[in-house]
Amino acid sequence: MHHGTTITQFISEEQRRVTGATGEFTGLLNDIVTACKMISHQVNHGALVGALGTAGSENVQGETQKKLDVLSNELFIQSTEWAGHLAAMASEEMDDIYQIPEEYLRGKYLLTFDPLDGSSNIDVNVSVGTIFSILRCPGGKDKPTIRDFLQAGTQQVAAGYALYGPSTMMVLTTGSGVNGFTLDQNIGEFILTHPDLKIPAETQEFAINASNQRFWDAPVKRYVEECLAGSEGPRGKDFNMRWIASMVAEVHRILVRGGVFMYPMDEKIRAKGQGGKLRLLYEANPMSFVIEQAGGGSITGPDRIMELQPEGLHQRVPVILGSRTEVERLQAYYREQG
Ligand code: AHM
Ligand code: MG
Repeated sequence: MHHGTTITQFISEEQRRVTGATGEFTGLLNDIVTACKMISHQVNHGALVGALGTAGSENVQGETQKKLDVLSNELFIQSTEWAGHLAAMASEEMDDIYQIPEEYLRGKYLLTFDPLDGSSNIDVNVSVGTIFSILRCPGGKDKPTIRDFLQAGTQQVAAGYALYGPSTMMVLTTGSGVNGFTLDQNIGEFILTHPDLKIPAETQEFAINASNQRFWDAPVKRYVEECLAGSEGPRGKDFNMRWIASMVAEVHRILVRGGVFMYPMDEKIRAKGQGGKLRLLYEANPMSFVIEQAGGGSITGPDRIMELQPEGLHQRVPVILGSRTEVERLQAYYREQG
């Protein structure tokens, strides 16, 4: 591989190394790339194309949908449904699973996605992203059901995200490392710019929404207190803090320069009867796959996220991910408390 490799070339070359590959997977990834380019275009043009503001609807979780949430969801479906690679799909923005219409062929894969994550950032022109995950459809392609989607994260065939930031990037894993591509707007292609991303094991940076501090679980309180105590505290070094409120941007920062991201369980979330803030199938599992493939860790607190047996399509879980030694420390704090 040399600099200047397009994502299409890269995916095809990876596929050639897999014996028995039919090209279906490559085709699906290429369609996802197209969807992300289209979303990137809309996000970039923002108010110029009337894309900002709310859509006047709510998603299944009772959250107000932005126009760009709805549009991105439609673009993702349109780009991926027609080619015969998918049996069905599921999205954060749709109540039920999406069956491939009769007029198209069906394929052996399932796709789950969050079409535009961090959408509270759209109207203020801060980075947002798309997250996706590909699974095999265990029940055959004819009548996929919700149960087919309820697979542990360890079963993912591929996962990744597109980040709509100062430049648009695509970060991808198919289970052999993580690679990052930057969209060259002039030629409309993603070019390999960040081969084999690896998260530094040690870090001095953490990310958490500190407005929830009084609700956090004890292990998270302890961890953050120790970070804040800096060089005078038990960690013996000063920490830096970031919170973008855009998981894609947060994960990307961690991939590039290390750090730990936490959206832990807290009393406020428990009171709502929810299992966490972030969704297992659309956010936590794909991001965990990327993070682990880059040498990092990803846990709920006591447990590895990718080993969870999903119980519902829109299930939410606590998420702690990033540099391995920090994630292990947090896990140890959780396990100590029992
Ligand atoms: P969304 O999918 O509705 O955009 O919510 C997910 C986002 C994450 O990107 C981010 O980490 C988190 O919500 C921010 O939450 P908060 O506003 O509580 O800080
Ligand atoms: Mg989201």
